[in-house]
Amino acid sequence: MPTALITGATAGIGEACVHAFADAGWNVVATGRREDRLAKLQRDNVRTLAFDIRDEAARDAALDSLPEDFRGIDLLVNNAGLALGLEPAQQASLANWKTMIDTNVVALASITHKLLPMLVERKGAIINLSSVAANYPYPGGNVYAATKAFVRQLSLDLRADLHGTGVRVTSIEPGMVETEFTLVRTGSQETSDKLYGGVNPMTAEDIAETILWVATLPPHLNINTLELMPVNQSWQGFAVHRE
Ligand code: 8X3
Repeated sequence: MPTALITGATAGIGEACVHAFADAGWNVVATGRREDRLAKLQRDNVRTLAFDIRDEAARDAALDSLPEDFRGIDLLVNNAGLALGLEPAQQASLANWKTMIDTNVVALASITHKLLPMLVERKGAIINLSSVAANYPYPGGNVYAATKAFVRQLSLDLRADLHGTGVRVTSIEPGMVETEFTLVRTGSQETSDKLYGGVNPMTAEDIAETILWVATLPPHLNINTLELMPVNQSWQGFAVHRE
């Protein structure tokens, strides 16, 4: 059975992916910061690694500690990432911006760079978690949205460089998924509940099943980008300011 390495596995889409892939018989390496939450993912075909995705030394030590039969990674699911803040750019926290860039951009690029030679050798796959925010600007999206545009574009450009290697790359671009995402972004459970209230938002399991589907398509088939929204989410027109 192939092995999937899933980052950000302690909650939300990452956690749901661990269960979906493990249920489908894959070996899973689940990574995240919170050891207590990782402990709950333990199963025969799951190994957990606790490290901060931004800490390359801790990451490398953790990967080196894997047992032999979990070292060969066939699929990298770059799920670790976060949004912090919904303020307009001119009021946003620079520290929040740097945390998002360090996590969503730098750490994602770094682990991808680290695993690429192995993925090429094994004709593996990369599934990156981007967002509809990569495609549609919205107020307060600013740096979060820009990091997700990076993830989408890196996915497409990786495909160009990996041409002929057999490695598949997909950018998954979900809209509203009810997880801890908005709680982390705003620090308020009430805000999160209000945002998703009555929307019938997508669930982490919806996205995990989609990711499993993408990963198990015939090897000659590559989904480049895949954008998903709940039926109750769509678009509004341009904002026009009148003087
Ligand atoms: C966030 C997507 O639609 O909740 O990645 O802003 S949305």
